Amino acid sequence: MSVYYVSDLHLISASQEKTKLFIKFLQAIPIPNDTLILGGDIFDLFVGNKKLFLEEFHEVLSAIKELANKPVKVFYLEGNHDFHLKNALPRNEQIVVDEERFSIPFNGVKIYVEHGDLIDSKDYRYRFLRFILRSIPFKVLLFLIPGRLVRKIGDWLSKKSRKYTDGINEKNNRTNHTRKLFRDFAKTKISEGMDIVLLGHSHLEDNLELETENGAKGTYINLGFSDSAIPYLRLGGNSRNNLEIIRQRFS
Ligand SMILES: [Mn+2]
Repeated sequence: MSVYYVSDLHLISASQEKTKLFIKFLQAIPIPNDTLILGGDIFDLFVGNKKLFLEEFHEVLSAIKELANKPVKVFYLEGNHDFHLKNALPRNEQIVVDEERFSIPFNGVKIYVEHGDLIDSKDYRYRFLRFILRSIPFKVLLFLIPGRLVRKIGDWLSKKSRKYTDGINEKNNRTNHTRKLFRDFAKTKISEGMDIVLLGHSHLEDNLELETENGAKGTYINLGFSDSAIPYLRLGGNSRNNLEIIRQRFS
């Protein structure tokens, strides 16, 4: 029995090679009784259960549905590019959707997953935007406006956020600052008793053994971002003492 983790694929369209690759990944990698954690921003834009997105990514959604039938347990954590998905994904007890975090026990180990868009607590502008986007009035608005308009707004916001991410990557200071914020956040979670902390969002690859002031030890992993491949993590082994943590690329 394994736990798989994937995040930040930012799939743009059905015709994109990476989307096809991801469908193959979903069909080939998790086997019955495995668990798959999707850590947010799997789609570059997927908001609400709009027909436009449901149709574009029909095959991805079907592949996720198929997993549930195997059965593979699926945890879908929403990101800042894919949210309000509770009605877009098949209603099935094998599929759990959450907008904030997951804490998942595995062979005596505690796995903590968060997308990461709330880690920079000084990013007030984004926090405010998130608050608006997740609110009930916005949900109602989303229900009323056509999918094409959602895509237009989304593309615009996405461009802005990409500028932010590119900015992070260009400026070393900013990169180091973000990397440190994420590592510190992981450390806090480890000091709270988590063993493996999985984060995404920053697109800054990381794989670290961390030790906290209170003597707790744990692992922090961020898979970063790949243009063409599907980076993924496999957690295996049958006990806490022979835990396997393996990073791979599906291509
Ligand atoms: Mn993100």
